[in-house]
Amino acid sequence: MGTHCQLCFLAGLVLVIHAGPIFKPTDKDKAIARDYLRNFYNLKDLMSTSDFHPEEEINPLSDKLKEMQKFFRLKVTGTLNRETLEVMKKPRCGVPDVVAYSTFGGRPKWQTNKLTYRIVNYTPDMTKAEVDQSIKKALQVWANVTPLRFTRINSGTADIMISFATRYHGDALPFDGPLGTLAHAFAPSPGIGGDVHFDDDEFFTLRSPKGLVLFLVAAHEFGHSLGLSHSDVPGALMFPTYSFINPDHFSLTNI
Ligand SMILES: [Ca+2]
Ligand SMILES: [Zn+2]
Ligand SMILES: [Zn+2]
Repeated sequence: MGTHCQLCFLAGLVLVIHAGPIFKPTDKDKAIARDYLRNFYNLKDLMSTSDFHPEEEINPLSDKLKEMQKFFRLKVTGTLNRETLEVMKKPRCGVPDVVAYSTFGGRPKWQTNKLTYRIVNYTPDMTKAEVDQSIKKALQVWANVTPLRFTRINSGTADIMISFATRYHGDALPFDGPLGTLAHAFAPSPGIGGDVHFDDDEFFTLRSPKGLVLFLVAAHEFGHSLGLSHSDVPGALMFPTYSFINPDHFSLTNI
């Protein structure tokens, strides 16, 4: 190889290293991104996947992608890259990361410190006693740090109605089958306010890392029932994605 060719080879190599492996999202990836931004970042325009190019720097989703990347402390590029897509595929809470509370009304809250809860139905994944115990323990997390007191009722309408459901279940937020959205909850208000729904297409457990620990999901959702929104601090209880912690070692260090 002559000196000239060696230089060509080196120049080519530098170019390849600089460009890095090029990521080309598939149509499925694009659909995941579009649904994610629609569900959790208030993306309104219902464009078709064909005129949707989130891999390009100038695209209608750029601002929403940037917002999402900023929230998750990713590199803010405004384009759909591999790293961003990985985060979008993580199982998470169904409540959006951007909340449209009016600046005048402020954070919604209950008018009383005495709240009732009712477990309307059960998941077949766990015994009833395990579900009862997980819910009780999750409410205790909040009772420990607020003046709120929770009383269980077994009939009638409670402030916090807790149920397991799949797909369409009577509200505007149908569940999506296994993984994706795990649960959602409604901010304090009469009616559906405070209620918590778990996606029963998930596998809930008392403490196994192989399933979703009901206590952890419930403690997060009850935060929404009390009016909290998502935290962008990784490891915080109100962070939107699920990560396993042994429930015996749980402590509320970061809300
Ligand atoms: Ca799901
Ligand atoms: Zn949440
Ligand atoms: Zn629901």
